[in-house]
Parts: sequence; C-alpha cells; structure tokens
Amino acid sequence: MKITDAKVFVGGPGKNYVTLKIYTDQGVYGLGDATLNNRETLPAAYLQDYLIPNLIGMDPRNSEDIWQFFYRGAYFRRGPIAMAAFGAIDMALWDIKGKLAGMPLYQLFGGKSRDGALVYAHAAGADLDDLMDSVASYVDQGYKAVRVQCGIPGMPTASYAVPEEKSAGTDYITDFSGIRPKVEIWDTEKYMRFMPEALQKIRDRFGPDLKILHDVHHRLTPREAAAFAKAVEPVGLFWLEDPTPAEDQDALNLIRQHSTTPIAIGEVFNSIWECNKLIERELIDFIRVAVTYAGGITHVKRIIDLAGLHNVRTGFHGAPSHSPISMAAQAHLNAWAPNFGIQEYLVLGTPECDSLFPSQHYLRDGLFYVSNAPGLGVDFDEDEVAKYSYKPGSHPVVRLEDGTLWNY
Ligand code: CS2
Ligand code: MG
Repeated sequence: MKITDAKVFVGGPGKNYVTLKIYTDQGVYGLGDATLNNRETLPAAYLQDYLIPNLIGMDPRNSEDIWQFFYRGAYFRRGPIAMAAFGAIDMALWDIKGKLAGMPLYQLFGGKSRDGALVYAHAAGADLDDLMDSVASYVDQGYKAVRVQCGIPGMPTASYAVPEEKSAGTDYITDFSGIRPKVEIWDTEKYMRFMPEALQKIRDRFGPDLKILHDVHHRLTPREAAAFAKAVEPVGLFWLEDPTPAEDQDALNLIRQHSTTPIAIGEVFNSIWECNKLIERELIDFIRVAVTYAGGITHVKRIIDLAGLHNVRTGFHGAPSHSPISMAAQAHLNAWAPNFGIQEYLVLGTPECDSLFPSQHYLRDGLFYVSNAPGLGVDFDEDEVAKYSYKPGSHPVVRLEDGTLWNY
C-alpha cells in the first residue's frame, strides 16, 4: 500500500484550521490536524515543503516508522511547529489504519474503558455576577464540570479569556484584528487578593458536586502559585491549571510542598521530555497535552502510559485551539485511556464547523460520546474549505503595569 498524495488546507469558520489529507493507492484517505494557534502557516509550510515530499510512496500502515523517520530525521528535534506537523501526519495515518481495519480507533487502542467521557465547558464573566450567570447557564445545560475565569476588580484591562463587557463573548484564542498583538495589563496582587474569594463564592453558590476548574494561565511565580494553591484548598477545585510556567519542572515542587490542590499542566508541551519529570515525581495530577501539539496519537499514547504509571490522569487541551479532527483523536483516546480524567470542550457545533468537519460524535449531559465509525470518525469537506482563507491573527501579549513583558 502506498501514499500517493497529501494536501494541506488552511482556513475555517472563525479559525485558521490547518487540515492535512493523505491519499493512498487503495482509495482510503486519512485526516490530521496541524492547527498551531496564531502560527498556523508554519506547520502548514513544514508539511508542504519538507514532510509531504517524503511521504509520497511510503506505506501508510507503517505509522511508527514514519513517525521515527520524521522525528529523528529532522535532527533539530521537537518544538511546537515540527510536532504539530508530525502530529497531523500521525493522526491521518491512524485514521487510515482504522478505516483499513473497519474499526473506530478506540478499538485499536484496547477498546472502551467508558462510554461517555467527562468534559468541561468554559464559563467567563467580566465580573463575578456575570461569571455566576455563565456558570449557571452551563449547569442548566447539564455540564458536570466548568472552568471559571473572572474579570478582576481594578485590573486595568480584561484578563485572560474574560470579556471586556458583561454578557459579551470573547474569542480570546485568536484576535483576527491583525498580526500585531493587543496588550493586556496584568496585576498579580489584585488577582491574588480577589480570585480565591471569588472561587469560594462560586463553590458556595453551586454546592459540592460541581467540578470547578480554574486556569491561571502561567501568570504566577512558583512561590505565588504555592500561596494561591494553598489559599484555594478549601474550595476543592477539580484542578488549578498552569499555575506557573513549567519550563522549570522542578519549580513545581514548591506547590506540592504547600498545597493538595490538584494541578493540571501541559497544553504548551510538545513532547514527553517536557513533562516526564512532572509525571514521574507526581508534581501534577492531570497532563494537558494536545494530540496536535504533542506529535499525534503515537507520541501522546506514550505520555498517557507514563502518566498511568504515576497516578496522573489525562485532561487534554481542547478545541478551538485546534480542530474537530484533533478533538476526534482525543475522543478515541478518552474512550480508551484507563487513566482518563477530563476533556476540555468548547462548543464548536456551529453549522459551518459541522459542515466542514461532519461526524457522528455527540455531547449529552456533560459527557462526550465518540463515533463508532471506522478511523477517527470525522470527515472533511474539501469543497466547503474553499470558502475560507488564512487570516492573520494573534494572541494578546501581557505586560505588568510598569511595562514589564509578562506571560500570556
Ligand atoms: C487555554 C488555551 O484552553 C485553555 O486552557 O489555556 O485556550 C490557550 O489560551 C490557547 O490555546 C492559546 O492559544
Ligand atoms: Mg489553559
């Protein structure tokens, strides 16, 4: 069996999705996602200029050897751009494998460990009242778990993932007003004074059963993060996410020394080598990698297995930071993984998105049910994507009030 062609498509409804389609001499094709937020053209170019010319003629069933060929063959290993490009190829090859076997991917991994996989929604509010309304709307929809992000009183600008105005939406992931980022101002002391009390008020309002998650988004130093995790211990969070940048994996020791609040880290990681110490020393409770950013299904399965040896559960990063194709790949891993924790889930179900990426996956009562169709169980409409083109966009950058550049 041989790969005969591969094409990259950049664009989609409200997002620069990067979709890879691999064609074979047996008519079976595979789909992969290489959507690297705000840098979408780069994995697309890596695929187009370096990887696809090598793919032609390879046997698509040899997904492990192909992964090793590109990873070791690159010489300059890892990094988000390369691993997103490898990730797309790997997802597409697993999609082909499942179609050849006539099985949904979770069957190839080891079958189902659960039917519905727990997901969490994103609640946000310009102030605490606004946030409470947002949480209530998700609880009414049947969600069992909700991430909560709140505007901080006195903060000079809206904070991460928080709308400027009450009841306003916010596309905090990509601002399509151009390639030059907006500036968000951050004040740690205001955040540290306000947020623990706000989280307790949310717990008091919604009771002990709601799984409450909060994303610090890398804004604290390890010491501040330890103090914050200790302060919110009584809230009983499901997890505290990215409390501090994790380049220095050892820095996470300080949080563990001061708090039992569950910690989730990993969405910015693109290989096992950025999280192996966090996992082996049990400095985290959830690993947040994304199949797209961390080299695809083949590499993420290695991370899941390592995590499973060390009481660490999965909590995959979610769309629309990447596409419904990666959501499908993660849904199959979520159905199988014995150490599954939770899946981030922003409702992508706009008619435009559904017609570009048709699938039989579905959400009910806060649980995600994976399709039983062979392979990934998601398709891609090449005619539909022609309606879209790449739009330059960027995250904000963050500065402290004195102008110091800080962590977005
Ligand atoms: C966020 C991400 O979903 C999350 O947990 O941290 O959406 C993050 O802000 C974006 O992926 C950045 O591109
Ligand atoms: Mg996050």
